Amino acid sequence: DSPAGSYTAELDTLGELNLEIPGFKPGDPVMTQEEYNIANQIYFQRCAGCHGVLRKGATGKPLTTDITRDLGYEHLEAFITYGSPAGMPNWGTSGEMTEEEIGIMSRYLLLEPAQPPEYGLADMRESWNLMVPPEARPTEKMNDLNIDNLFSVTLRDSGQVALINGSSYEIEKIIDTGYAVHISRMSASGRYLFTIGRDALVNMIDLWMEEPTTVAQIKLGQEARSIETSKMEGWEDKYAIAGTYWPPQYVIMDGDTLEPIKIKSTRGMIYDEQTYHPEPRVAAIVASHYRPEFIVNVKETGKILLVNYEDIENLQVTEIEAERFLHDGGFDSTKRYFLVAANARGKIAVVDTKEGKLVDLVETGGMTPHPGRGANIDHPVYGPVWATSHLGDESVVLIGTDPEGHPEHAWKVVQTLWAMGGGSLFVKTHPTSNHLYVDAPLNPDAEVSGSIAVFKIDEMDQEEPEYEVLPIVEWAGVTEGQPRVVQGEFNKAGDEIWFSVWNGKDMESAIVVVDDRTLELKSVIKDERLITPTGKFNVFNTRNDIY
Ligand code: DHE
Repeated sequence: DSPAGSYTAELDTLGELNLEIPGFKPGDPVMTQEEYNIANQIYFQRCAGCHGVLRKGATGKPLTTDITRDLGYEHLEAFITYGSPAGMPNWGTSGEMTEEEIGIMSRYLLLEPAQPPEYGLADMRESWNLMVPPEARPTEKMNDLNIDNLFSVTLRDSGQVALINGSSYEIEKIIDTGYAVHISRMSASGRYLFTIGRDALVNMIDLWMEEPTTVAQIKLGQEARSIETSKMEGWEDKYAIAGTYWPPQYVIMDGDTLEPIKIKSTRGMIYDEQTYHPEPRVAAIVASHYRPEFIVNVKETGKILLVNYEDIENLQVTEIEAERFLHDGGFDSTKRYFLVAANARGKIAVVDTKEGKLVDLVETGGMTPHPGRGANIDHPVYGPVWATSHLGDESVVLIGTDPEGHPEHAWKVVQTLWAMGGGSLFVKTHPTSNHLYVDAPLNPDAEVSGSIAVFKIDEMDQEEPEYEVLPIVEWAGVTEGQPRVVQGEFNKAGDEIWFSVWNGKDMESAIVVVDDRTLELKSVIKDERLITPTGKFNVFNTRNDIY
């Protein structure tokens, strides 16, 4: 008997069989409808991002029933409880899931996945809410906020963002958004702030109003992670674009109103083997500074799409064959080259956004590169380089990005640094800083996940530069739970960096501000409204792609 089989037998006597469960087949493990609903919600909130709605895998391993039934109930239960250093969070031992929830999830994974509904223009239009039309908005800035130094902070589990003043550290406004806003991005003019929830709800916030206010909202699907706006000269603030995980597609919207204009499905062939994939999810999207194009990264099929927005009715899309499992990335310091991690393939794809083609695929040598937008450093030996850390190990690699000035180093790993441990998500620096900051929020060791490693750029001429550890959680004075320190973000001046101390929903969280010049604690922002802070986006740096 397989473990799934024996578990089924045991449950048969306990569970109440409900045949409304999609995909249910005779012999499947038994769940009540209530348990199934709980599992569905947890899967959507915690698991689908890495493993996919149809569970075909990407950042996380595939969890289709041929695999899960082989692994069996006990294995799944242990894996969910303890996690792995390769990046699977320790949902049980961190206290984020109860034993009962883990039991439900382990059974749920033995069932066939359910396919959520499609989402077309009519659905989007129905959800579209233009609260303040452009003609009713102010023609000049009506507040005295220093907008450029405002931070938009994701309050993940409360479905909000906090707008925090970068000088006074005061919360200026809390705005209701979609659930677990993944990123905030700015319009090219700096006036509008766009957020996208994991639930694919987009908010367009006008920072010129007396109080920053949502002026338009739209729901684009079931699951999403990316949003961007047109940045090419002459096209500023004209269009917004968002990518969804489910349904697998991207949507171009009017940049003033969020009215949906064009939906493009990403379903199709995997770039190399040319077999059909039903769920090629849209990962990072950036806006070119060299052409009127959005750069759309499609995860499962490994394609980078250059979507030209000059003529949307006769849309021209350049399809670049790159590598599977494209995830996140950013520009080099000149903003001409875009570097994106094909994370489960251990590679960085480099696109020349001026010429519109793939330049190279760089093997990082580490396990699962995860750069965020990466970090641009002027290296004492190798010249301009771009950095990424890894989810699966402690390596941080530096890749040469200057084919003109340093052709011998261009698109090669020129140096590998060794940070605190696996589970890193983001690296960060600033053009005026001598430091490279590396987090490790998914490391199972609380001391590691609660700290930041800092390398000095002027010491990178040494063979094995050492790092300094900043004990951020300790500085925050947060003593409960296993808070994870995540995603550094600089202020506009580039002389301080903010880190989120991301704790459980019912526990104390904080934001810690570090003086970049002295590496000393500058301030701790605590407020009962700061629930599960994760990503932070400084308006000026986000708008100008400074990282
Ligand atoms: Fe993210 C960026 C997807 C988990 C916080 N994340 C991104 C991007 C993608 C992505 C595609 C790039 C967007 C862009 O630039 O257009 N993230 C995913 C996932 O699929 C994944 C692995 C699993 C999931 O279920 O969502 C995932 N991400 C997380 C988290 O657990 C984090 C730490 C907290 C959270 O809010 O869920 C998290 N992701 C972030 C942040 C960025 C991000 C803060 C933007 C970084 C930046 O500096 O631009």
